Amino acid sequence: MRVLLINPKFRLPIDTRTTPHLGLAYLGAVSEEAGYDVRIFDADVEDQPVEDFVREFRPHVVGITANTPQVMQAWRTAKRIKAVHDVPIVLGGPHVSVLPEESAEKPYVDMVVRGEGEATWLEICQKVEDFLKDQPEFSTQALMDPAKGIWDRVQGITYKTSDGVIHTNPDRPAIRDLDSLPWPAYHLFKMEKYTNLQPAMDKVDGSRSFSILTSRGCPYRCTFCSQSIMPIRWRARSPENVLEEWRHLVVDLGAEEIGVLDDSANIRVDRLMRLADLIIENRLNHVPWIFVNGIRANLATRELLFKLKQAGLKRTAFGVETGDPELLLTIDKRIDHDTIREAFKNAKEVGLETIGFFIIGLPGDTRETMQKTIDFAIELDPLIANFSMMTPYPGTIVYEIIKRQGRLLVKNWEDYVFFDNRARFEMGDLTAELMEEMFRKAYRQFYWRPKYIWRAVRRRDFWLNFGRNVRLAYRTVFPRKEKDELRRQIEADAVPI
Ligand code: B12
Ligand code: SF4
Repeated sequence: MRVLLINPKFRLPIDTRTTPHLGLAYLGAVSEEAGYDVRIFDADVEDQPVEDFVREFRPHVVGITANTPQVMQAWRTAKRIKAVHDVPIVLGGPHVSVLPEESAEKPYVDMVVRGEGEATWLEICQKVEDFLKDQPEFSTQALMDPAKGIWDRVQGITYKTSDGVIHTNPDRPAIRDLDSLPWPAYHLFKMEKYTNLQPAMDKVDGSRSFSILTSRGCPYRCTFCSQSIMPIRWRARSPENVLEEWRHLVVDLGAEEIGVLDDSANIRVDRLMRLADLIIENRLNHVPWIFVNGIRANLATRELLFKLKQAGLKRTAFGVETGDPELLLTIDKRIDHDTIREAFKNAKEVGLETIGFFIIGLPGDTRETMQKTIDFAIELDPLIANFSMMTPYPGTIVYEIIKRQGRLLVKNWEDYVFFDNRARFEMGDLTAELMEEMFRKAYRQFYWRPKYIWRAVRRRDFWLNFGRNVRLAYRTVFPRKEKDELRRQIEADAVPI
């Protein structure tokens, strides 16, 4: 059976990274393990129109991933495919997991997978395969016939039968044993077409840059974070299991850098200590690696950071969010500023580069508290300060607060990309104008410091990446034009939905 997985086109409006989609890489791997003929079509790097690809490959089932800013592109992609080929279309990913009916209602979407996808996707493929066996003349209409009841017992899906009725089946429990999953199928991607993890910082050939996931989920519930919408407990792979994949990336695939994509890799400190020991013992620590999304500062002990550095960790991020102690409490981050200071201090002392994530425009922010955030970023002085304009994703607590007490300014889901300088909402005295002013000020004040510039130009990679860095600096100051260009491209490319 032929299986097609799609990442709809949605490059970010700044010159940032484009990396293989790890969720699709996992789905591809389990599909191959089940014996299916699998293709991944990543529209961000493909030149061919999706219709042409579908006409050639003639898939029996199509899966499309969608986060919030991508979902409209996912719908357009589904519509374009249905116009040329009768095939069941399944959507999955963070956005549709929160608002499954919204997508299932679309005439060109048959089914939505909620939450973690591997087991549900396999069951769907199995059902389609079984159906194909006794149907020489395949039709999606027949597959979705309510009288056949094919989908009645499949957990974790929301689907539309051919009479137009939407059905919501019970959730599927999270995968218990992550060690049982195959490794992500990187061979299904055109690796030479991607960038490395942090292209503005490191000069690494994109095809030698890989990601890994050592745990899934997060036990915290920060009010602004979409992770909190996933009903998934924190679960971890064993250090031994991670080591084998690590070895595969380094030895078989020639990795020159590895990005650990976990939301909160250090929930169990002993597990990470053991992994670090294994990486050292197995002499895999010559390949630099990065905690791209941050580890919990309250669990980043000096001893752990030291050991991780020995194991090849080059850079780590920490979620700081705000410089105001009261706001830090209201967002339920469960951390205090002294702990964050300590984590940055320890990380720098053991020789790690640091990244800080900060949010401008949290509900309750004022000019003064946003200034505190900028000042705190300057005090912590990470190598990279990433300021995001507060973007209320559906399903988060912040989204509910803003819907009740504020005014959303976004027109549609495509406005939910947060690397641009436009405010997404207003609430009380927190006006769009104020947020946008402070957002621009944050980048200016942090990056245009003589100390920062002096440190940046002394890094070898700064000069190796000179052209890119100049472009990036320009785009940080003039992002609006870029966004409009992105929107123009998407609209030119789009079919009405
Ligand atoms: C790495 C990462 C990135 C990377 C790479 C993205 C990529 N190509 O994969 C970069 C930096 C580019 C990125 C960018 C953005 N990201 Co991001 N990112 C992540 C992160 C940290 C890890 C993603 C990952 O690999 N997860 C592990 C895999 C296994 O999970 P998964 O991809 O979700 O896939 C599983 C299920 O969702 C499901 N599934 C997914 N797709 C499909 C499809 C089908 C058919 C099926 C059946 C199932 C299925 O099954 C998969 C396997 O279990 C997540 C946080 C997280 N915990 O997931 C945020 C996250 C996905 N990102 C998020 C956001 C907001 C963004 C941006 C919009 C931010 C921005 N800059 O504006 C952009 C959008 C970029 C774009 N072009 O679409 C949000 C999404 C929230 C939402 N409601 O959409 C998340 C959840 C972070 C958060 N906690 O808020 N991101
Ligand atoms: S911001 Fe980090 S700690 Fe908070 S819920 Fe999201 S992943 Fe967990």
